[in-house]
Amino acid sequence: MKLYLAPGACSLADHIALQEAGLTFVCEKVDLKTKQTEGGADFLAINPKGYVPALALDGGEVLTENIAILDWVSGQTNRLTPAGPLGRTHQLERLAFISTEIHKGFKPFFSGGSGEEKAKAAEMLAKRFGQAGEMMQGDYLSGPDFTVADAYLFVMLLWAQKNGVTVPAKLAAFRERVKARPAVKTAMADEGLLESA
Ligand SMILES: N[C@@H](CCC(=O)N[C@@H](CS)C(=O)NCC(=O)O)C(=O)O
Repeated sequence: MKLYLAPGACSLADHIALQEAGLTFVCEKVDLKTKQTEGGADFLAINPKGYVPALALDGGEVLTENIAILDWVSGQTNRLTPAGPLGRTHQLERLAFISTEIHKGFKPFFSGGSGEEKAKAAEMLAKRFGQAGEMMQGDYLSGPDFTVADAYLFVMLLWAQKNGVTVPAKLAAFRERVKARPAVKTAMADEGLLESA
């Protein structure tokens, strides 16, 4: 199995999830500007949408979109999905919130937005991070156990820190707690992120 990623991008969430799940996989970096992989392949032939993450399964099929990949990874182990009959559904609810309300909210920071657009985005993101903080049901989003939604939220919190977006103290503590997890350290080290973290 191969995860196509860009260091520090949203694909870090999938990298962390795969590592936490203890699955066997390799990573290949993608140059998001040239759409070439580290190995010289045309990334557009792998994911015509041109963005990471993409997960090439052992059978050859390729999964894209954070929500789908994280949901798939959580289905490979019994440790990364919240318990209960609605556990997976609530997890999808959180993943959708993080993807559509937080991840997309960072757009002005990555696509050369004006100062005004960035300030507006930071204000909206601070509100969304406040709501995410209220969702926390213990050390992690769904209680005492780490799930794939925590991996995604963690990456968003790294972006918030880098771009000066205000987050509740509860989430800053969560970010440090997640950063200390062995699987997270491994994934971050693989992406060369520990020096800058
Ligand atoms: N809808 C996609 C968005 C993924 C995405 O935004 N990827 C960014 C990195 S965080 C990317 O590869 N951007 C490069 C591009 O769009 O050309 C998902 O949730 O997986």
